[in-house]
Amino acid sequence: KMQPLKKVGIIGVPFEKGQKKYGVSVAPAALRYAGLLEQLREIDGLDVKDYGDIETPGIEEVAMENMAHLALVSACNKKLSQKVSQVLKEDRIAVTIGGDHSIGVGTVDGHYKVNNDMILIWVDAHADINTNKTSESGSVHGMPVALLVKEFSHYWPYLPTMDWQQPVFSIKSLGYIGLRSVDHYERLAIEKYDIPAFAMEDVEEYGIKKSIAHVLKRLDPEGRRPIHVSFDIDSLDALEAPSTGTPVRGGLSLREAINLMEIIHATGRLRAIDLVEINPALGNETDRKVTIEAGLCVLKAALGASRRGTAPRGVVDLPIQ
Ligand code: 4U7
Ligand code: MN
Ligand code: MN
Ligand code: MN
Repeated sequence: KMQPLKKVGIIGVPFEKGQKKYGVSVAPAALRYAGLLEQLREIDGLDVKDYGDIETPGIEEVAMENMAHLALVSACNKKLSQKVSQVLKEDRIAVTIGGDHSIGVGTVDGHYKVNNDMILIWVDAHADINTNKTSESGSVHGMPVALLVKEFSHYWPYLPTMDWQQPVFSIKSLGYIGLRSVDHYERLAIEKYDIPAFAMEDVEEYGIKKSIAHVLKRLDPEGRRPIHVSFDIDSLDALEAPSTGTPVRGGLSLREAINLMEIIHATGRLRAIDLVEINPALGNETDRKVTIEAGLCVLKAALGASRRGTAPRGVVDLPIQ
């Protein structure tokens, strides 16, 4: 069994052009303001380095059928991919704070370029595996998985500005947890490619522990491969995380999500985690607070925080008097 890495690198991605609502781009600042770095630094022995935010100003749009802002999405992800690779090469877990889920293209691409044996756990209410032919919204945050996997390259037209990204990641290394809003062609893709997908019905049947155990066993029976978790906050029930652009009721409880992250942490193989789709501009003050707190809880659990608490280091007794 591997020992979890005790060093992390934080990357903020204030990007929201992968969907239509204002506000997801404020999430990195909101999470930092809520104490992201301070809270992670409280985790026993964790070394936290902030790599700042990815900004891509002044990009010119290109037109692409049913795919909004492709050039902006591409420019942001290109920079993000390089940053994720850098963080991983510096022996840190890459923690990427979005932004909408289109940034999953950059995080997974950057991770794959360093660890080409990585597996990807997509924790989401949605499958995000639409192409521009199957998408009903034309928003790229519903397409990142389809852009990443090599088995899908023939479903795409030539995508201008995307030459930096070769879809080399295999769909055989992908698993889903939390699905409950899957489009028709997405369902077809899951069946055709036999993707291990633990939708809410399956979480109901097996519980969160066995669900993730099944996914990990399928993707990596030997338990040796680096893990990338792409965590969409809308995987949580809409009551637990209301401030998000595409909320869906009937999702994971925060307790299930924390437990899921604790299990992944315990493998010692988590190398990258994305936290996306928090939109602090949606809902009221309480919604915002609840959603940001939930996001922080998920990250802390993934990075080794224990709900049992941790005794002070190098101390064997309580202070006297
Ligand atoms: B998210 C949707 F049609 N499938 O493609 C689409 F239902 O990153 C939703 O998971 C996508 O939040 C949701 O637009 C993207 C829709
Ligand atoms: Mn998503
Ligand atoms: Mn989603
Ligand atoms: Mn969403």
